[in-house]
Amino acid sequence: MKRTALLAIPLTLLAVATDGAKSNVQVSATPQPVEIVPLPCFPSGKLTLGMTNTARKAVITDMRISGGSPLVLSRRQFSSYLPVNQLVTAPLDVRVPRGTTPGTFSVQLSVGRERLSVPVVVRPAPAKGPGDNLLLGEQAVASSTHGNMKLCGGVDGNSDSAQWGASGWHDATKSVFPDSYGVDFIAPTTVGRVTLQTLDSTRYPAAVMGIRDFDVRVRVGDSWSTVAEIRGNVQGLVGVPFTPVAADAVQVVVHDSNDHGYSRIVELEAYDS
Ligand SMILES: [Ca+2]
Repeated sequence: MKRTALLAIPLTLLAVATDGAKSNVQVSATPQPVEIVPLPCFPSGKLTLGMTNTARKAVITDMRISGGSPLVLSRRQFSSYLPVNQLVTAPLDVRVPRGTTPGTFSVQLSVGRERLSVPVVVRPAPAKGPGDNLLLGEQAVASSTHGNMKLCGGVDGNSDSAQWGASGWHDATKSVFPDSYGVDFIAPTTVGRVTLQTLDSTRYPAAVMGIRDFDVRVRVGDSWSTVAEIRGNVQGLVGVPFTPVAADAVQVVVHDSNDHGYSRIVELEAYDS
């Protein structure tokens, strides 16, 4: 049986022994190795930490988590009430700064005398040359993001409408337009085409739920300009070519969707031509 970590511990449970240096707790982590791509919106570096109490009594235990540079960890401790022989889990996000040289590092987990070293493999960032998707994994910027969705979902490399819930984006302002979604580049980048995959599945076809009216805008320095206007769209995948420009940012500004509700983007991509 799998349990998630308990944050609120009922007072009646505090009577159990807390765990000292002697440990009957098994430490686990999956996957191993965990892989990271050093881009802010690339989906990587997700670990699931686990503790299993093999003693005959429940305990309250702390797992200590450490990792040296360049690793950036979302938590340093995982504390939980541990029933007997039940796996209790918690997530750990591991990140590295942009530009980190590929290599193998490690995260150290310890509970009492139990130790586990989890290998972390930093992969090269995807190519961003001619013909490559220039938005993949880059820092997304949105006017708002609904609580059920992820800001990075529209540039995470997954354009499958069937996985919309896990890998899409929409705004948080239902029936209020415009909404915007795009990427800030770290250096001027020549863009000459955008492709927008709006929600388009058997259950939620684009003509019913997809984005209908939108502009493509680019920012050069502090100045935004509109390079294309699309109106009355009912397609899932929309390719929008325009005169190439060295941009500091690119975004779509959505003026309406076919259900007049949310601005749904499964994936936004940009290319040099
Ligand atoms: Ca996506």
